[in-house]
Amino acid sequence: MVVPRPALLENTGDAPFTLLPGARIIVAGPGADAVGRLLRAELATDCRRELAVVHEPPGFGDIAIVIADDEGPAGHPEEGYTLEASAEGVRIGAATAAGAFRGVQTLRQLVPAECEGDPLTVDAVRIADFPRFAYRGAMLDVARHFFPVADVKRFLDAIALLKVNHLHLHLTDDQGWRIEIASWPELTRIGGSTGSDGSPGGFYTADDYRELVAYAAERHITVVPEVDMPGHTNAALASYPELNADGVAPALYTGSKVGFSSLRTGDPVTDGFVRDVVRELAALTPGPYLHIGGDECLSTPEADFQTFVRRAAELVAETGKLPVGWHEMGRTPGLPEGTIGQYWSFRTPREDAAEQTLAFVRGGGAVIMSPADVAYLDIVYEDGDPIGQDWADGPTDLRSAYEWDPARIVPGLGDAHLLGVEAPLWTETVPTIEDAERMVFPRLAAIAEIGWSPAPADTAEIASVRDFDDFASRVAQLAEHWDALGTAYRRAAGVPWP
Ligand code: TNX
Repeated sequence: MVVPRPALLENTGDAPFTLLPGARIIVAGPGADAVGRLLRAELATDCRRELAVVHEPPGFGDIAIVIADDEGPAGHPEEGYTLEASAEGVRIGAATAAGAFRGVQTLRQLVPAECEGDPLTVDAVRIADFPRFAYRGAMLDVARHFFPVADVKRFLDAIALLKVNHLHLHLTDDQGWRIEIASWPELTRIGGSTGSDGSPGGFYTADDYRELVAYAAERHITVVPEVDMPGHTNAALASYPELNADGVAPALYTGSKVGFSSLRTGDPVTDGFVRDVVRELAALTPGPYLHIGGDECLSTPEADFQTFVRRAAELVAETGKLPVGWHEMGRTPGLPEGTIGQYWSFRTPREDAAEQTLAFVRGGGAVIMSPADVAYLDIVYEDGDPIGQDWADGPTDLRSAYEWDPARIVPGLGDAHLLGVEAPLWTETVPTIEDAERMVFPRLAAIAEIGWSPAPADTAEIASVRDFDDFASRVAQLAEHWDALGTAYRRAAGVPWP
């Protein structure tokens, strides 16, 4: 009963595993120690059991984490793992620490979190599991409403449980600039001083940001930083008059309109600005990706837009990072080879979204699917919800967040061209981390399962290949884990919540 559903899970029918008081976590192989210590901390949170982590041969009733080249499901070294549970003990095998960590998340879900006093048991199972896509992402918009380091850490803990492996941070927008750039200090001093609806604002210092990246990395999550350009830039424009076409800094903006701002394009000052921002951000980023936005540039003339994003993407590539952009960037010929596109149109593509998205594949890149009508987590669950937007074809309930497939959206775009899926949370209407989590959970569970679990047979109707009732019954079992973690979630309709 695991989310995302494992590729292969058999109940062996043997006697169950019982977590006895003397049980230990046995670690072997490179990186197993750190994974073992995280399991120890997670079991302490989930069910208040304190286990020792030791390098010794496993005994009866122990939990072993073994990392070695020949461990894990063959052909899936990156994040694959095997997990066997029986009365003898639990054994997680993986070729990498990332795989072992994913296996640990499965084990956490198999161990009941409601566990005061009674013996904790796990049904005897044999699991061989690995992801369908390399990229399963969540996006947090920290620009509209700012979320401090502690909030992002608890969010990372919550997404890790679902085997999400990328956190995309939308760091800049009209309403705020949230990342310290030493060579342009006014960006955070002025541009970081407020947020949507006049909220207090804030920003990450370079050290804060490093701390977040390190915390994510321990959980085998890659942070994908986004600085959105050339539109969505009012906070930067308000900080530096010279970035504006008319040389005049506009007032700070706290409303919810999009598409009104643009950096001054074709200008050496702006070019230096982009170069500096990209250089400093790349230096803070161990991961391969740097996202430069490029969406909704309704105030930038088309030719200028194309010249700008090509140049910005080149500057990213020069730092050794792979540029990522929203699908509109696909209008631009000559992007650096391998540039990644992020699709945010609908399940049925509108306007030129399909064409623009395919352009990334023609350029040797891959695509991340975030269709707004099913994967945008700021869209309301139900009509009348006090928080959320409703522009993406009405509400997105848990069922609609689940009943779609990324390989059935843009004709010609199949699994081989897809890097994966991502669920963005825009925060114009989302003031606190608890509110954010209620928008994200449980719907992120649906997106995480779509990204992880095996592809459905491509002949069948999507509603028949995604068994919503089965999914909902597994989601219901996450509730006790979210309660133990202190993660807020919505008691969404259609789930048999305990
Ligand atoms: C569109 S989709 C946006 C965001 C908004 C969001 C609100 C995209 C790339 N941009 O700027 O916050 O809609 O749902």
